[in-house]
Amino acid sequence: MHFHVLTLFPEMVQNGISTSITGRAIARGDIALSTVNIRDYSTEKHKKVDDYPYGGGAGMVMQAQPVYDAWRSVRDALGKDVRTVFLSPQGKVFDQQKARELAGEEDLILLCGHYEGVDERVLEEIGVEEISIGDYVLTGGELAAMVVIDAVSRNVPGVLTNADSGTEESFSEHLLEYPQYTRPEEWMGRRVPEILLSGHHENVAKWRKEQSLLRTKERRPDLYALANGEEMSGSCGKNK
Ligand code: 4FN
Repeated sequence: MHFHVLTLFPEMVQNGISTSITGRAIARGDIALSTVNIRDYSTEKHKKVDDYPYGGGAGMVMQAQPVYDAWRSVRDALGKDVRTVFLSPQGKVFDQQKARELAGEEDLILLCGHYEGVDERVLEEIGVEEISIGDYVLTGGELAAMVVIDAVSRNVPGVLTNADSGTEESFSEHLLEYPQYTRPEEWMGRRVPEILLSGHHENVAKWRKEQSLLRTKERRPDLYALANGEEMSGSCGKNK
């Protein structure tokens, strides 16, 4: 899968994604990341990419021309229609279902906004799909794009090795993880739960499932409701 990020800060995205599991996935060729600096496409003599908002108000707005030309450069090079995601607080909130869905794309263009936003006309012309990573104020869309790339990449075949684990073992995407422990058996007077030392794999699995359910109910009742809904409709056991 090939991610194409349109941004004013390409090095920020490259640096963030070139580390850790996504970095190794790029090195192996399981995913690819290209960044396009929107500023490179400004036809203005000082490479300006923003201007004052019509109607007045605070801040600046990203101009349509450099955004459109940057997008066209990617689309024309690919020579086909490509799904384009605009990271925006006005989008539907990103979740695991969307991460899995996007992982089915061969190419994905991600557009990152800055300043007060992007001229609405270029968003309409491109036909963007708006996605938000959550309800807080950000300075730009880059961190959101990185979140989406990370989450989507994990669903691309080959990206997660056995050693990287992942949600494969989770019996429902709507449940939180059970608590984890590693050596030593006792640390600062706190012991690892005895059952995990018992070697009884069936009991361990049962305990972990209970812990997952308990934690989800306590900490994320919103997710717990979804997990229960799945169990009742009989699709909980889809051990992906
Ligand atoms: N943010 C809110 C309301 C009004 C503005 C913002 C805001 C970056 C270009 C958008 C933010 C959050 C999640 C992109 C936020 C996201 C962004 C995202 C984002 C600069 C304009 C801006 C009600 C959500 C608090 C700045 C709420 N997911 N404007 O943050 O791009 O993807």
